[in-house]
Amino acid sequence: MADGLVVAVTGSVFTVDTEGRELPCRLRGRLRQDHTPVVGDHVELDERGAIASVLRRRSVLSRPGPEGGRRRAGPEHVLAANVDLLVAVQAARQPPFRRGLVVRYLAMARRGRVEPRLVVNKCDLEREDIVRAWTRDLDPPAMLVSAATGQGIDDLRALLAGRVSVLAGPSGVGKTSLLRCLFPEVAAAVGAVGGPRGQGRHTTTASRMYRLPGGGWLVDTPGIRELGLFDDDEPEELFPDIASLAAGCRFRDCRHLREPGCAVQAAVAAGELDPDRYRQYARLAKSP
Ligand SMILES: Nc1nc2c(ncn2[C@@H]2O[C@H](COP(=O)(O)OP(=O)(O)OP(=O)(O)O)[C@@H](O)[C@H]2O)c(=O)[nH]1
Ligand SMILES: [Mg+2]
Ligand SMILES: [Zn+2]
Repeated sequence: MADGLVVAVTGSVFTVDTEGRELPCRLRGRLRQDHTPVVGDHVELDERGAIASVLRRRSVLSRPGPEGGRRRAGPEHVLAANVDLLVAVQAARQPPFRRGLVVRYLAMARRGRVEPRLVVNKCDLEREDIVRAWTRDLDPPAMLVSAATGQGIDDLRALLAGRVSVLAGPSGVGKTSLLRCLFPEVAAAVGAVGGPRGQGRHTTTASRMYRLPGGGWLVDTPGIRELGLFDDDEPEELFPDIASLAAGCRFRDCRHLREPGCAVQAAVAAGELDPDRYRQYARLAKSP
C-alpha cells in the first residue's frame, strides 16, 4: 500500500499527493461515512489507487454542523486535518474588521489543538495605530500585513516555513492574495488560483493544499461567512478567569448572564472581576 496526503476534495474525488505526484482517488466501498477524508488527511491507497483507510488525525479544525451551535445537535464540519497552525485572516477594511469572528477562529484552533495566529491584511487601507488598538490585547500579537504592498509578508512566510498551515477567514479578506504574494511560484504553478485575469471576483470555492517551496504546506480555504460556536463549552474556555469563578455558580450550565446564584456576576458586583472583561465575555456569550 502507498500512502498519501489529501490535498483537495471535489465531490467524491480526492486529490492525493503521493511522493509529489497528484492522483485523483475515490474511496474504497467499505470506508464508512464518518471516515470521509478532508484536506490534510493522511490516507492509505490500495493497489488500484482507491483510498483504503484514513490515518489517525493529530489535529482537526472543525466548526459546528448546519444544525446549529450545540455540539450534540449535529455533526461537526471538519475543515482540515493534521494542521499545525491556523492563520485567521481579517482585513483592516473591505470587509471591515470583525473582532467577534477573530475570537471564534482562535477558539476553533484551540479546540482542535492547532496553534492560532491572527493576521490583519489590507493594512495599506487603514492607519496602523487604529489596527493595533483593535488587536492590542491578543496573545500572540496580531501580524499586520498587506498583500498589496508586501508589508509583513516576509515575517508571515517565516512563520509558515516547514509547517502545515491553514488560511481561514471571511470572503474577500485576501487569503488567496496572500498565498500569491507569499509564494508566487506556487500560485504560478497552479495557475487556477484567483481564476483568469481581468476584473470581477475570484472567490475560492474549495479548500486546496499547496506544497511550499521551502518545506511545509499551506491550505487556502473559501471564506466562511458564519462561524458558529460550540456554545456548551465556549466562550468560557477563552476566559480562564471566568471559567475558574464558574465553579462557584449555582447551576453547572450557568452562562453567567442573568442566572441566579452566579459567582461570576457576584465577582463583578464585588469589584473582583473587571467589568470590561466581563462585558467582553457577555458579548461573546450572547452572540449567535
Ligand atoms: N488594498 C488591498 N487589497 C487587497 C489586499 N489583499 C487582497 N486585496 C483585494 O481584496 C480582494 C479579495 O481578495 P481575495 O484574495 O480573493 O480574498 P479571499 O480571502 O481569497 O476571498 P475568498 O476566496 O472569497 O474567501 C481582491 O480584490 C484583492 O485584490 C491588500 O493587502 N490590500
Ligand atoms: Mg480566496
Ligand atoms: Zn455563573
